[in-house]
Amino acid sequence: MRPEIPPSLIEEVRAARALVVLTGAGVSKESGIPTFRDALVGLWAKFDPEELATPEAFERDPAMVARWYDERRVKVAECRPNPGHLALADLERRILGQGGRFTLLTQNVDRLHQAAGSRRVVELHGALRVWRCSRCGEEREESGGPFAEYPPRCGCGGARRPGVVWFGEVLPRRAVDEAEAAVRDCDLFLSIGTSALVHPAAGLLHEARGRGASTAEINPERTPASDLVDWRVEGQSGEVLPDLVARAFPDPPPVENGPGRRTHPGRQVPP
Ligand code: BV8
Ligand code: ZN
Repeated sequence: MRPEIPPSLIEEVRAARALVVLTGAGVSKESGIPTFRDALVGLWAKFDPEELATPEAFERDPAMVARWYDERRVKVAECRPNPGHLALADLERRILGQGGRFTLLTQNVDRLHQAAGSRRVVELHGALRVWRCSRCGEEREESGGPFAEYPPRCGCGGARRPGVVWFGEVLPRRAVDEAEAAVRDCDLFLSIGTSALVHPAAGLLHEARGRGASTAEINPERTPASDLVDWRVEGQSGEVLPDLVARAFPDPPPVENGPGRRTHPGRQVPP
């Protein structure tokens, strides 16, 4: 049964002048990527993710932590964006196309939003593909197969670590600044596929509300945000988002007609 989307929320999305979307691991679940808490399958089942995703864990056992992240990186590289990711990329184009502002804040480290065509993405927790030397800081993107050794080594001999934000680590300054600037003047904030437990990302919805933005949550389960939002849509993002965007923007998207010239199908562009 198709999840019910309130018509007033559809209207609010259509009229949004400054839209902020926050996504969590739930948005990637329909791409086959387990959410953070159920990421521990197979041999990892005996670990607590919050134990593994820490600088202390890497300090204690760099090989084991590097292997866990590298296995996730290789698995994610085989995954494709799902209809929820694609709908968010379409939504960005629609809002920008009507002169609005759009920012996609993601806690996800899988880069599937970018693969789906989203451009205004702020990675709050880094990316699995980025690996950084813990000695000299050299950072490189990795898109190949598994590393030959764990932890992988930098040319300087240092151990390379995943370029993600671990528990107990501060978020990248630039990402925090961009997120706060976006939330400061947004008129609509959508929280999608996140358990709203991890801070400071989870605090952004509170900040948006405090600034007078309307807020909505899309999640099959309730979360600590559920009682705070103006609308709650109980459903999977891969189902809800395509429906929400199609109903908010029923016209076909403008066709790119050469550099910078947009036309709507049916309307002739003067020669
Ligand atoms: C920091 C990268 C300063 C690594 C991650 C204030 C209050 C309380 C605690 C704190 C606080 N400030 C700091 C903390 C401590 C901590 C924290 O928040 N702890 C929590 C657990 C209480 N925060 C930090 O340490 C942060 N750093 O604040 O620095 C500082 C420094 C020192 C000391 C103090 C403060 C850093 C946090 C970043 C951690 N790194 N990821 C990696 O990926 O391995 S967070 C990680 O968890 C993922 O990014 C993920 O997004 C997030 C949450 O995990 P999940 O639950 O799996 O995912 P998600 O939340 O997205 O939940 C899935 C949801 O999807 C569910 O609700 C489910 O119902 C839904 N769903 C399922 N299917 C679908 C769906 N939804 C839609 N469609 C579907 N199909
Ligand atoms: Zn190095």
